[in-house]
Amino acid sequence: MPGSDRARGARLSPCPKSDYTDARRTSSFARKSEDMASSILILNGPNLNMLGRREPGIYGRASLDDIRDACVQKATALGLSADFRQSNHEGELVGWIQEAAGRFDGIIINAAAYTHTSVALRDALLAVALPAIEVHLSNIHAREDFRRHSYLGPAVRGMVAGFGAQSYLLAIDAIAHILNETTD
Ligand code: DHK
Repeated sequence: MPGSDRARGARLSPCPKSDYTDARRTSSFARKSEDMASSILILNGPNLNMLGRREPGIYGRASLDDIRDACVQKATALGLSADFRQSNHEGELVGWIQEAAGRFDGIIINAAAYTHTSVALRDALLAVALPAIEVHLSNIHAREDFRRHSYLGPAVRGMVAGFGAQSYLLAIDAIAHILNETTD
């Protein structure tokens, strides 16, 4: 829904509590930490609100709302709650990362173009020191040279790129694995 409050906005929908609670009863991840809910922050950078109509040959036909819904569903199935947000503003993304300390257990970030420019996002991720995973829809190593360098690389546990919307779901699997190890 490009242009809508949800696509443009600060806070897209968090995992509904009732779904989340049901998922915790059934997932093996959740059984290991019955009384500790893990929550992840999924951040999206500039122009990702235009997914679906933006260069679909590169970024696919799924809208950001489609990706959000798939992420919330995936996270819920793994017993995680997910807060999915998008901003076109670097400072807003920095603020959300700073606020994540103490509120979230991990971060998944597609910083989009800021991946290749932002020392501020890198420093924010290093400052909060939460486990973080970098995500890209496209294979940034198979495109223009300037996309091959990520400023976020040293601040994240790993990167998933090139699988379209599936990159986000693979990253949720990865962060669930990391958080599961952390709670062992
Ligand atoms: C998205 C963007 O907007 C680009 O600026 C990045 C990334 C790649 C992606 O593939 O998700 O270079």
